[in-house]
Amino acid sequence: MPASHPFSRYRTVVISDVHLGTPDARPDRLLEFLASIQCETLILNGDLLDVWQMQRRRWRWSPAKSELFCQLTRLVEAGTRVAYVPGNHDECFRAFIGQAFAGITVHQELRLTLADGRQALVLHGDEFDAQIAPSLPARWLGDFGYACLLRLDRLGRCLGGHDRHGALVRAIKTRVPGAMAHVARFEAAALEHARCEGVDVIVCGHIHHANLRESDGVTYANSGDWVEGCGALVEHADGTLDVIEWGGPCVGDRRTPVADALAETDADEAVAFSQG
Ligand SMILES: [Mn+2]
Repeated sequence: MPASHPFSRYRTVVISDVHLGTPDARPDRLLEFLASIQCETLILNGDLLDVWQMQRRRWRWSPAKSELFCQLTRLVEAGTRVAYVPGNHDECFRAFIGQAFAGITVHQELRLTLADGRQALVLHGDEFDAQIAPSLPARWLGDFGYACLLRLDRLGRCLGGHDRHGALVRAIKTRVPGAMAHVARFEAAALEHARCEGVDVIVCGHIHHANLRESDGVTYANSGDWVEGCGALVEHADGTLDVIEWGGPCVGDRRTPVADALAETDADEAVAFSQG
């Protein structure tokens, strides 16, 4: 990225489900994104590290992962409040709630007042698992099925030579009724929780499905993931929320602010990012 490249400025940025430690994690893409933004608050909303997978399989720590943590500390030094809400795959870090490491504070959940006065609650979302898939075997089957799909996706990328991460999983989530119903149940549980907690906005991750929608005056936002996609939830200076995809199309039918900035300033650079 050229030194003259303009930063995209946001009030708040939420990212979730990076799953570092798995072969599907994309620390290089996240690093590009974090180097391109300036924000007052950055929230790492769970499953930053996939400790479950790291315990089960051989894993490697790449220079990109180290550089990612260096970039997080650079953001802290630049004055960004960086908050970490552990998820279910890195739940061991919930033991450190209330503490801080290198200026990064650890939380069970976060309450924010948006620039337009709305109250927002940020949590990972595994809190709703028992509600939407009550039986433990059903949840294990879901996790196993998801891991198989990611493996098939990886195989497709190797054989096809393309870089469309998560294309198979995304296709299933948007076309298979059972998968669509699971997403709908999660969103309904989150909205119900928002109403119980008396907040205007609920922000989750966990299901790897970026979305932003209103239901009876309550906003549901999901920042997506960095496995199937490269997504973030951003709050603009006026309190407006957007779900953006780094180097790709925005959720809904809008170009991302990042993609617009790239297109305006350096077309070649934009092509490079969109190709991954
Ligand atoms: Mn999760």
